Amino acid sequence: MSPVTALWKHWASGSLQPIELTAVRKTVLSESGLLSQITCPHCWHRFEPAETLWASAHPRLYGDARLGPDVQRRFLPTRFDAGGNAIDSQGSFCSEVCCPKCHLVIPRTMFELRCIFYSILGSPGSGKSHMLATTTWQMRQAMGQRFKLSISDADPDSNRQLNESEERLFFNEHPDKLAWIPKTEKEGELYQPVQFGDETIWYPRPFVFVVQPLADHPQTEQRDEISRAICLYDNAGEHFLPGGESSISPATQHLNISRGLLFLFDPTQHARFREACKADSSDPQIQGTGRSHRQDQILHEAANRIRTHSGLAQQQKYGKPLIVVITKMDAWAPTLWPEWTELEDPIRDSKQGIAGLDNTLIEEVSHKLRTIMAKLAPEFVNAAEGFAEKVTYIPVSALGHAPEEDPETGMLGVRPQAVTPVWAEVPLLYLLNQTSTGLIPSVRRSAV
Ligand SMILES: Nc1nc2c(ncn2[C@@H]2O[C@H](COP(=O)(O)OP(=O)(O)OP(=O)(O)O)[C@@H](O)[C@H]2O)c(=O)[nH]1
Ligand SMILES: [Mg+2]
Ligand SMILES: [Zn+2]
Repeated sequence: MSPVTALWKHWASGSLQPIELTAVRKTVLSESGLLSQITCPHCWHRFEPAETLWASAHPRLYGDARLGPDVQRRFLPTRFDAGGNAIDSQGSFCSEVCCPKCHLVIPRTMFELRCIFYSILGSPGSGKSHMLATTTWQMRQAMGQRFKLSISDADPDSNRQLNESEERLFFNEHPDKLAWIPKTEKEGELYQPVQFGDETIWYPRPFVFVVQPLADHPQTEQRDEISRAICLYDNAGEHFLPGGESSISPATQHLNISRGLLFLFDPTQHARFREACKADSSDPQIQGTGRSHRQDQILHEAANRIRTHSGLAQQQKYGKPLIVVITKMDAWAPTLWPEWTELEDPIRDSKQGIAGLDNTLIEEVSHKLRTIMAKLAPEFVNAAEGFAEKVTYIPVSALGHAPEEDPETGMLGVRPQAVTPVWAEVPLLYLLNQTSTGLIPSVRRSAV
């Protein structure tokens, strides 16, 4: 008889006291090879698996204090089946596990695999949603074949919006018609309301992926050490503006636990870049009056939030990687960096049968871009390098060409058949390479 079954039988005989119930929960959860501490991807609360709430499954058990009447009631279990799944008060077997603080459902893989959080930040309209959709799409292509890794949605439901964005750009039934990813609205679909007494707190919806070595990966035996859950957020840009975060909208608190930052700098929102590119570009974002956000101030604001929460002193530098992703390369590079058309692929297949990242190439490109940035946006370079120890500048074009204005709605859209991303997956691959041992190796050119 397995220890879990023995404990369950013990419980069924009614002989367990409340103090022992905690021990039962602990044993049931540790039996299944769980991590000792979990970070909730919704509210970032850290807790032990024994504190986990479960969502009841019986149709009569509806209504939750945090999440409202339409949600199955959350409860701390006292009974488990032989497989370690909780049994609700009506005897139904439950499968969904939830955070003890916010009560939102957490993908079960986050209890088993170490999770890495990364933050994507940038002003409204800087290209976060388009880049995220393109990055995940490109990663799904490269991971299996070249890196011998599988990438899957930890929870198809919570990644649904991102999957829809990928479909709009890459699986569209009308590839010749204009399509767009809508602006991310504050308190829109990508945010979830949670009730704490009279107060409603809006948490951003996490996107969680599981990356694991495939059977033909050279280190497939160290599968458990290498595999990771990766958690990302697509915030509305307004949340990064000074004053854009509050106690009821702690939308960007992931910055504090993030293993690295991807700051999207959009040259089409910078007056000097726009002026420099006007003669050569037909992009409406360059030609129009355009919106200009002080992107250096957005970075200062993020730096202040990180310093406040992590206790980092003003003179101390942020020690994790800061990647400045210079978006919409198709709009500014023809004028400012004509070599962009010859940009090589930094993913290189090696003799070992597994691809690696050519970091020398990425660093060379970063060096060239820093020169352009220092000339046209020195205030931003100062902000970035004043804050972080290691800053890397990576150019990206999520779409490969300029969007067009839809004559009826005035929205900027793209024809999916024309989408040709350039380096869209490189920033995230580089972050993985820098912060997670073994997943994305580096490769030297001579070794290729
Ligand atoms: N030229 C060009 N335009 C792009 C590219 N990627 C995105 N855009 C345009 O940039 C605009 C904003 O893109 P989004 O991805 O919605 O920006 P966001 O950062 O998510 O904005 P918020 O949701 O408001 O925070 C859209 O009109 C896109 O068409 C690109 O690679 N090249
Ligand atoms: Mg967006
Ligand atoms: Zn939570």
